[in-house]
Formats: sequence, C-alpha cells, structure tokens
Amino acid sequence: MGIKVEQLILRQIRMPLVHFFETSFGRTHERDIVLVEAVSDGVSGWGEVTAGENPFYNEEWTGSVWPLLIDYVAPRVLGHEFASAAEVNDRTAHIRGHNMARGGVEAAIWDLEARLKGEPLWKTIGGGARREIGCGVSIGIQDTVDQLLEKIETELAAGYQRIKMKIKPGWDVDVIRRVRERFPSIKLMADANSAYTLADMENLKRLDEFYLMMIEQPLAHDDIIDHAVLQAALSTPICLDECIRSAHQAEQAIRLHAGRIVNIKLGRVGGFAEAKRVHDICQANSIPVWCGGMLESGIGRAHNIALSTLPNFVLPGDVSASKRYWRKDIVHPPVEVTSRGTIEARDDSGFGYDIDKDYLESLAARREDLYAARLF
Ligand code: OSB
Ligand code: MG
Repeated sequence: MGIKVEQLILRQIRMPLVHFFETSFGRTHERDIVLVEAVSDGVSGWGEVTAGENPFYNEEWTGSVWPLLIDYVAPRVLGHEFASAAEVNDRTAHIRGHNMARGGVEAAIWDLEARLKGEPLWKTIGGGARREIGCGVSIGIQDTVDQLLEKIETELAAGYQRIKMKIKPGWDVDVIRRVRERFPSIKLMADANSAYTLADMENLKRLDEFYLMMIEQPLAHDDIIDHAVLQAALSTPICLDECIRSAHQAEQAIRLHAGRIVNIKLGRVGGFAEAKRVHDICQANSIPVWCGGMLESGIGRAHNIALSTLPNFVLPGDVSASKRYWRKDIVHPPVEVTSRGTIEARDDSGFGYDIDKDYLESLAARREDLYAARLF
C-alpha cells in the first residue's frame, strides 16, 4: 500500500500550562505548538512538532518551524509516492538540522499509514513489546524547596514510578539533599539541561552520594567527549538527551562511554524511523532507553506512548497525564495514568485518541494549507 500525501495542514496553537515549567535555560508559561495534519484519500494523520517557544533547548523554535515546513519539507513530501512512512525521513534528510520540524511531518505520516491500515500506531512502527508503559514525571525548578517537596509528594501519591527534578548551578546539591532526606527510597534523577562544564567536576561528583538513577545531560548540548570524561569520574550513570540527535551520534557516544542511558525524544532525532535506529543501537549495546517529553499536547503525547512500546524502553519515561500540563487537552479522552504509574497503549487506529477539532480550531493562531501540485 503506497501513501501519497495530497494535503498538509499546518496549525499553530497556543495552550497555557497549568503550572509554569522551569529548566536551567528558562521558564515557560504557555506553549505555542505547531501541529501537522497529513491528508490522503480523505484520511488524516496527525503529528506534533516538539520545538519550544525559543531556541534554548536546541536551535529550533515555533517561529523557525513554520517557514522550514512550508519552504523545505512540504515540497519534498506532498504528492510523493511513499511505499511506507519509513521512507519519509530519507526524503527530507538533505535538510541540515531542524529535526523537530522534519519529525512532526514524519510522525503525521506514520499516523496516516496506521489509519489507512486501520491499526494502532504502535503496531505500524513495530512496537507492542509492552502494552502498558512505565511513567515518571519531570518536575521543574521551583521558587522554593518546600514547593518542590510538595510537588514530589503529589506525584508520588498519583502513582508515578520515578521523579526527575531539574537542576542548575545554585539549585543542585543542597536541594537534592533535602529531597533525599524526605524521600530516601524513591527512584530519583536529575536533569541539568547542559548547565555545567567540566570545571564543575567537583560539585557534580558530590551528587554521587545521593544514589540517583542517573544525571541527565549535565554538559554542553552538543558535547559527547566531555561527557565521557565526566562519566569515568562519576558512579552515577549519565543519561544523554540533547547531544543525541541521530543514530550515528548514539553510536559514537556509546563507543566513547559518554553515558550509560539514553533519553530518546521523537522530535529531537527527527521522527520514528531515526528513533527506532537509536533504540536498536542502544539495545545492541545494552544501553537502556526511556522516552523523553517536550511538554507535548495530547497528540505528541500519544506518539510518545506508541514509541515507548518498543522493547528497549525499559525505564520509566517523562510521558505523563494530560492534566499535569493542560486544563483541557486537545485529545479525547485525555491521557491518563493508572494507579500503577503506567499509561495503557490504546487499540484504536492511529495514535489511538480522538481529536477535539472544535477546541483545537479555537486555539489556532495561524494555519497554512499546502497542496500537492496537480499536473493537468
Ligand atoms: O530536557 O527533558 C528535557 C521539557 C522541555 C525541554 C526539555 C526537557 C523537558 C522536560 C519535560 O524535562 C518533559 C515533559 O514533561 O514533557
Ligand atoms: Mg532532558
């Protein structure tokens, strides 16, 4: 079955977060999200571009995504006959970087393929090793340590399997110490989002006393070599996030022993095809992976759930319930977490949730309709 995308509809929506989210690179109060609808034979597949509002996590942002999709991705994809969505990544591989923009379209075409076949997305991508995925939460930097402790308490009560806390210089050792004193036996990890350098080695070594599951991306967003130096000096496993943008980089990081765990984000690596390659390389080298998040709407969240059913996603990820982010999500039902701290992968076709079209349209700040050129 070939897939020919006749129309791409881009929408940019604005959604206020229930609670601000702060990382070492800044605070976010509301999201500006680009959604991709890919249409073939009257069937729509949906994708989400996971870029942030500013080029601070990586080089992409909501504003860069829009022209990139219109000028470079859409012309290569529209009207092309794909044997499967697995070919979409190659079709836009001439574009340097912009993985999140490329990945949003790629994911929409995977969802389209699943819907054309009438099967769940997790099946189309080759997943299904587990039907219930393990969930953790990512908790941002708070104004006070007491607020952080209270948030952790709430998430543990909801059943989440592990807590990730954001750290930065000045909000690290002393804060983690207080968390550990209060919660001595929880699965705890810290994410620095590239806030440190090797000059901070002594401070980072102090984190070893807190028996964290891992420390995520302590060093530069594009660094592998210094992470290898740091990992050799730490007993805490390093988990790589920002610096793994392709299977090739995963392979190099593994070869250099730059970390012992990889966070796979669909957008950061450019979609499902590359995410699967990263997954496979990690699996072949006994590196466990987990699925990261980018404060997604229900659409991106549902794609992350499908991805997390691949066999090597053995650690709880950052994919959590809609209500932690949104008063009302654009999918129905909202993504929900069981008391076991899991999300069940759904059997409905495509990504498995309905889209609340009216609500989505009410959030849209801009829209672009793109068509395959017709040759008469
Ligand atoms: O580094 O994992 C990260 C959010 C925005 C940018 C980067 C990161 C994050 C998160 C949140 O940690 C994950 C989520 O809850 O979606
Ligand atoms: Mg991270």
